[in-house]
Amino acid sequence: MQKTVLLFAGLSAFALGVVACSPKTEEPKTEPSTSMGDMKMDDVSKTDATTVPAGPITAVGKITAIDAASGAVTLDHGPIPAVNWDAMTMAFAAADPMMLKDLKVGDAVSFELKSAVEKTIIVRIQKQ
Ligand SMILES: [Cu+2]
Repeated sequence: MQKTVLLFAGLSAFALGVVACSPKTEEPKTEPSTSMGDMKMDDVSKTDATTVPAGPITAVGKITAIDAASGAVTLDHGPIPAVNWDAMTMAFAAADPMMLKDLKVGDAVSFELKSAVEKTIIVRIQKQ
């Protein structure tokens, strides 16, 4: 009985993790075969090193919803090849809610994602 519950919880967690903005199936990862003698610890910072694009990840979009108080903004954004996104409408979180204070629904904006990993966090957004 308990095993079933745990399995279900695990699947739910997995599903939640996948929900965030992944219209396409993940590209097959070519895991570097573990080299001998090198223990693989949780090296989160380097995990995606080969797939993280150099430089800031920027894109353009239009604001379809905004909540400056909580730092939430929904953008109808164009394709962002750096993170394998097609154009879509989705919610982002502003790294600092103050970034949103002069923006409103309908504004065309350019914005910058925090990173290829933390891609639903916006570190910069400005009217075009
Ligand atoms: Cu998206």
